[in-house]
Amino acid sequence: MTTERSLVLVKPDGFRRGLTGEVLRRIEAKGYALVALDVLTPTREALAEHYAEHAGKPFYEPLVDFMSSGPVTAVVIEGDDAIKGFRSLAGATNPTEAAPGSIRGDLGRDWGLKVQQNIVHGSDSLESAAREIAIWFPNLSA
Ligand code: DAT
Ligand code: MG
Repeated sequence: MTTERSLVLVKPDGFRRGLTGEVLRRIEAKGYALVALDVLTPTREALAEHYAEHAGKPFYEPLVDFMSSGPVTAVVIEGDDAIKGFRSLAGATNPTEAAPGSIRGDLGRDWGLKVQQNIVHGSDSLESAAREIAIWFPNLSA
């Protein structure tokens, strides 16, 4: 395994519920390093880039509305196999199905909305991580 970086977002639901510290605690307890961190309310333009793969899907507009509804914490984490490792910490996309022990399984639930509010985002591949880190941290050097 090589050292990888992944882009993690604590989404507006996590921020509003005061779960940012809990998410960061789990990342650090797992052993990943925090490389960069910022608290900001994302623009719809940045979110359109970030979620380009989902454009046109039924949950896309609700997703952009939700993600631009308040502050998020954007974090770059680093460690061996960190991309897969954080996806495992996060759990399945649907918080009802996410395993207990995962962030989404322990802290998330279905709220009956058009888009799942599942507390965190994590990059899903090396290519996504590089693309997403450039969107959220354009000044961060590799
Ligand atoms: P993930 O965040 O696990 O990588 P994704 O990239 O497929 O999932 O989707 C981005 C977000 O959109 C996801 O975190 C929650 C929401 N979402 C995905 N699929 C959905 C669906 N079928 N119904 C409602 N919301 C969905
Ligand atoms: Mg995804």
